[in-house]
Amino acid sequence: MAYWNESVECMSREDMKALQSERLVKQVKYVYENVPYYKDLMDKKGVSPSDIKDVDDLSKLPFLSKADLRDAYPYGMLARPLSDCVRIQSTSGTTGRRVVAFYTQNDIDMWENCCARAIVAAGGTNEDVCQVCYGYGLFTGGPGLNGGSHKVGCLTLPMSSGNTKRQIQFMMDLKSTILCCTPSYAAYLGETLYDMGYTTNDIHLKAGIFGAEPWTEEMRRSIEKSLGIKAYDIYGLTETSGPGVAFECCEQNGMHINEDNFIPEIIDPETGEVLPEGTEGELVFTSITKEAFPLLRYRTRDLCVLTRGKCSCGRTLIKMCKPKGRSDDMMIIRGVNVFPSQIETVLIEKGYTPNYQIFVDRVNNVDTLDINCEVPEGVSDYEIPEKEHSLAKSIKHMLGITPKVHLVPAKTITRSEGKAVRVIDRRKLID
Ligand code: DLL
Repeated sequence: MAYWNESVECMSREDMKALQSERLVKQVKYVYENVPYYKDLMDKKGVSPSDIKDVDDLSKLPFLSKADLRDAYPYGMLARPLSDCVRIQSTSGTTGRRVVAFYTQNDIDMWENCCARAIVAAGGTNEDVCQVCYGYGLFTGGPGLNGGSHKVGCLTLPMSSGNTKRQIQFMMDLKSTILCCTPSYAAYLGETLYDMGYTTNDIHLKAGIFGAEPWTEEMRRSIEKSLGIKAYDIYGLTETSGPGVAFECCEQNGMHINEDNFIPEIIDPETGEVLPEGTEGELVFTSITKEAFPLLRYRTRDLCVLTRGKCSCGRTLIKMCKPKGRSDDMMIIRGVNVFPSQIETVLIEKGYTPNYQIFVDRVNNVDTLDINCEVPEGVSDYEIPEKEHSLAKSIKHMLGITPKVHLVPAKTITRSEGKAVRVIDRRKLID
């Protein structure tokens, strides 16, 4: 089994706890002394750095939320002078103020090492050709995986996203073996490969490292088939550095969290109470090694479950399940909680492409749910009403509410090159 940093990735629980405690105590003091915004929050809560003696004291600290980052924009969370910082990255958020994250050179190294762990866990070595088609620029996807790929010594193709036919051409000509992009873009690349008249026999890919958006197990299987690869999940967010906070190993069953750098907690999103391992709730991260932008108890809004079990890969790092989506991605339709991933599961299971759009609206005070997806190959026009009816029934079975399904002509739903936008909630546009 190959690791990027075996001594940490396979560290005993006791040693990891000791390492986390040592780093946490130092980090809390550092933040208290250098980030007046967080010092105020601690003072208001009546906590001082001397109250934090080990990881078990973590829950004494106040939370940080996206609203705090917006309040503190742009420099309010900075713990180092700007002259010590070498990079900024930013969230893809389209509404309100963006979150701007700062990095020292050590922060970049830590982040790229986390991505290197992910690449090695997906089977990457210096023999590999790693095609990075996450966006480059302010988005962390391209720069993060690019840096990890360099560290591992892969031949790195910094493609960024878009220009899909050229991606396929490079993939074939330069014999890419590892693909890094969003799962929705991976699906589009798979589709384009066939549209260009090729098959998996014409490419050399063996693995994909996909993240930045929620995706289902059904989507994983569909991508694995269309590209002839093993598809690994990777998680992260701009606020904690970017991709590489957690990554999948050969088990492909949950992502190991780089807990030597990020301590995870699961909390009840309503009350803030810390929940036991194995319970679903909101994921919270405390970064214990970051210098420029060291967020303590940052609420991600991602819903997921943490589990610590024996993993056949030998890593002892705690695992997080695939996040279902952000707590604010959840739609409440006619009183029922609905996640887009539930709809995706049914669509792919029933043989539809992973291209779909969900429209939610309110007509005469009643919520409506419309789902557009594409007619599968070989279905004739007269079969469409029956197909729509049967799909609506399967979705009702999953959600408990009946949608209106519309089968639209193949390839008419816009393909995503980055994070897919699947939900159009017109109720929110009106409010
Ligand atoms: O999406 C960082 C990233 C880049 C992760 C490339 C993985 C690969 P943000 O744009 O700040 O950063 O968005 C972070 O995306 O809070 C989750 O809601 C979602 N997300 C990220 N990875 C996953 C994943 C990047 N594997 C937000 N599964 C996070 C589900 C994910 N959701």
